[in-house]
Formats: sequence, structure tokens, C-alpha cells
Amino acid sequence: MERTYVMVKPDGVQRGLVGEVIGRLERKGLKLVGLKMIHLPRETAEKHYAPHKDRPFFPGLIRFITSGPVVAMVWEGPRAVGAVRAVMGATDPVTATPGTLRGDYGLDIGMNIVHGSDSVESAEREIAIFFQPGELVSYDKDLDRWVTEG
Ligand code: IDP
Ligand code: MG
Repeated sequence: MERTYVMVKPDGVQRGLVGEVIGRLERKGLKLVGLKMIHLPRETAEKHYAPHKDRPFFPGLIRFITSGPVVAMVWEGPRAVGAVRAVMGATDPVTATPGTLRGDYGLDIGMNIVHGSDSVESAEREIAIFFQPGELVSYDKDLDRWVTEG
């Protein structure tokens, strides 16, 4: 079982795509175990995107991600990291496969609706930035046995 960090970015919130992101991940069979809406302080944004700090797009990325509220979430499920990446689509929305969130809703690499951790290690690091352990819930869904043979 894996947990992964997902964030609806400011463009996704402004465009009313919060429900779309949550709905697609729910229908995929993943389980929501943590959720909050926040306007990221610059320090938190820089910590989250620290692996990209030397990239030319870093200043713009920090400006964008702090430009409005985001929806921060933790999703759980078997191979949850890869499952979210697949639902999300490639980084550049123009080349992302139609049918993915980015492929269906984006045109700009800087405004690609949603973030999802790229590995189990990144997920652990990112979840710890946004959530205290006590803010994440554990619960069973009766539907789970119809989603995976576990
Ligand atoms: P990912 O979000 O698909 O994991 P990353 O390579 O981790 O993509 O990049 C993090 C975020 O930085 C992307 O989602 C995108 O918003 C932004 N970004 C990545 N590459 C570029 C670029 O070349 N120009 C502008 N923004 C970029
Ligand atoms: Mg990434």
C-alpha cells in the first residue's frame, strides 16, 4: 500500500477543477486520507519544489504556486504514486495524453492543474511538508475489495 501527495494548483482551483481532480482519483479506486486548502507561504513552496531550485523556471514556479490557494491532499492505494501520475498525465499538457487531467485541461507547462509525487520517497518527503501525522486518517471502505484483490 502506498500514499502519495496530490495538490490542485492555483490554476486548477481558479478554474473550478477541484471536484474533477478528486472525482477522477476517487473513481480510479484510490482513497482520500487527508485534505486541506491552503495559500502556500513562499518558504513552504520553496521547500516543496527544492529539487528544482537550480532550474530556470524555479522563480516563476514559486510565484505561480503561491499566487492563490491550493488544495493539498494525500491519496492511498496499491501503487498509488504511479496511479496518480497516470491519471494526471505528462508534465506538458500539450503533449499529455487526452483522457488525463493535464491532457484534457491544460495548454501551458507552467499551468498544469495538478501536482502528484513522482516516487514513494518524494511522496514521503512532500506529505511531511504539508501534513502532521495526526491529520491523516485511516479507514476501510467496503468498496476496496472490489477494487483490488489485495
Ligand atoms: P511534474 O509536475 O510532472 O512532476 P516536474 O518536472 O517535477 O513535473 O516539474 C514541476 C513543475 O514545474 C511542473 O509541474 C511545471 O508546473 C513546472 N515546470 C516544469 N518544467 C517546466 C518548464 O520547462 N517551464 C515552466 N515550468 C515548468
Ligand atoms: Mg515532479
